[in-house]
Amino acid sequence: MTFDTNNFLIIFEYIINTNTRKRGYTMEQYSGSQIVVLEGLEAVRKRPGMYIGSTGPRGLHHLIWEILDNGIDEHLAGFCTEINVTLKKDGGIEIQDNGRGIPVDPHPTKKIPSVRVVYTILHAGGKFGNSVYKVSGGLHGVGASVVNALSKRMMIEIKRDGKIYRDEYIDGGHPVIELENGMLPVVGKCNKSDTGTKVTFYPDDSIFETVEFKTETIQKKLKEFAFLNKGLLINYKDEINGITKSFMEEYGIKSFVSYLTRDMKHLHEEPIYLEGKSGDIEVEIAFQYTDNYSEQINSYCNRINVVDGGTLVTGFKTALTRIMNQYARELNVLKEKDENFDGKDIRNGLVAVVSIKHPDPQFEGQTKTKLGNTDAKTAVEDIFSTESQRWFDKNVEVLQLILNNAMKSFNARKASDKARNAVLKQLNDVDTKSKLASCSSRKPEECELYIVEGDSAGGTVKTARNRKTQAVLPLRGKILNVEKASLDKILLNNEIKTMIATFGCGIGDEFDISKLRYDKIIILTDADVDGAHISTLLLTFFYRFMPELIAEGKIYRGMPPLYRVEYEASGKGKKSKKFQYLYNDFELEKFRRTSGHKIIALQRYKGLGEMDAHQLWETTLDPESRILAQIQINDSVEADEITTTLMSSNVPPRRAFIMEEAKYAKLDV
Ligand code: 0RA
Repeated sequence: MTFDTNNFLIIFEYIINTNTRKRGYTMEQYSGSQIVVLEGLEAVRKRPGMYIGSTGPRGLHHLIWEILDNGIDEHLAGFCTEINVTLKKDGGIEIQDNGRGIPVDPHPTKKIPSVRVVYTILHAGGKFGNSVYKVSGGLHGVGASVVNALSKRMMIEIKRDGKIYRDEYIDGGHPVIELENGMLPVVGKCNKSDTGTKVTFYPDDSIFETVEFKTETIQKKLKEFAFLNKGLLINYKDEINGITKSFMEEYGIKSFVSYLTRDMKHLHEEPIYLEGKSGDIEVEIAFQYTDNYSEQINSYCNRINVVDGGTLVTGFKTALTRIMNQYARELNVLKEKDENFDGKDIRNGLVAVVSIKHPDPQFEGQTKTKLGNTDAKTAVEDIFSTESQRWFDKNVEVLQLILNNAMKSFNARKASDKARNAVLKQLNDVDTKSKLASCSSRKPEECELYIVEGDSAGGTVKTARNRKTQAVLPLRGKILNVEKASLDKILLNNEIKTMIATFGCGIGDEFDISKLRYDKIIILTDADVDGAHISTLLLTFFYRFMPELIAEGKIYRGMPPLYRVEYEASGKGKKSKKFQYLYNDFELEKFRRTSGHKIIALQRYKGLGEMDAHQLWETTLDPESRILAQIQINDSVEADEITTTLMSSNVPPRRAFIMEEAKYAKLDV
């Protein structure tokens, strides 16, 4: 099997998702001519990307996670023990929980059943459900009404007080059940103790690029949900492929860590599991050491993956470093004259899951994926300090293994530090002038750097750009695959050296984002296999060595259009020729189907080089009209797994992965 590099990028973007919320083009292109007041569910249908990220498979599956979240909230609140998820023969999804049942009584101000408020009024869900650990981070928690808005049919069945109620909506949230005195009709009876909510929905195929749910994607997520919700039983039934499975993890995140390290060599047999409560914050930590050279810490707050970590991770790292150094002195692993272990030494080979429940999580950072609460840091530090010492005092042999491992890393680091520092010093002398076309402004907040594939496209961008604010760095050929090389080697690569010198913020321990010379770093490649490969290599480099750039939302992908259509438009009885840029095949198909315009000419751009300077400016450089996709990490487990699997030289697992995921991945273009 040949290795399809196109899949590379697509799979990478499947996790390092391009955040379509930055694609404000629907508004920008139409504003002025046609300012529409967007309201409620209609607004969701007009700009689905803003609410669920994309209209590809990612966005489609997001609908399931959204509804599932509500049932899990009910579990967190202590009222639900079981959730059934069914992929129905007719393509719908049914999610049933045995919680209290959504209240059906008339809403005090809206005068319609509360359940209808939740499913038809934007943002009503969060305030309505007063569960203690309400989710509010990232894309989760946009509400059940968003799912309704994007479905062509949705049914709700509620069992409460011995009665069964039903509600139904079509075409993006239009109710079809008539109310009787402001109440939903009772459609049946049940045992009083039998309570719960069943939601069935059919995503709208006029909105989504595909409405085909993937059984593997669902199963993987359900497994993760089970790890994070210890004791919750999740039954899955796939009526299309005839699969029935149950997910239940008695040991929660401890099993999660075993699962994450399943293909690695362990330093000690079982993951270490610690838990406790500090104030009203619940903390759970599970970790295991492996013989890997990297570290992997996955953090969750109210079971939402906090991909950029934040205070809960800082607390864990701080406490781990302190406790281990303390033990190293006590056990004489570090001699009196030795300096302390660095945190990095202690985390070498570590795989950890830190999960907290916080009553009022504050998410920070441009992408809202970093926890900001300082009390979360204190809580994790507290619990780790007391509980880990209790554990290690009883398991000294494991402690000894971990300290020896840290010592190995400590010694190796000492040896390579010298070589590395020599290279880092040289960085200041790297000649960027011959490659970089810099911008005249020195204010980072208004400067942008375009990293462009190849000298010829680089030349056109140099001509077309705004010289004041837009700098251009053409890359010659392919950059090094950093997943296969050590940092010392990486630092010898010219393209990488030039980038580090151009950004101005260093690398590794010395990395300092406040020194970044640009507000946006924009990757611009052709929309072909080579371009995809170069993008992937760049993203891998940023992800592994400058993750803060991604976390702080500094990395973007430029999105050159794929088509230019010329069409006949008629207004005021007159016919005129107009044109529009379209960015993918889906948009072209949609234009053909729904615009009502006759296409006179259609041009397909094979690469950046086919555009003249004016077209390039208009479509790709002009901040007023261009489309930028912000690179964002959505799932840290997957991001790590995929970068390691895809980019490392370990070929067999890579093959298996591509064969399994390729079909899915292709759809998310
Ligand atoms: C708020 C209050 C109550 C139930 C729920 C929310 C609820 C919401 C969902 C969404 C999916 N399944 C759900 N199950 C329950 C009930 C309050 C009460 O009974 O006192």
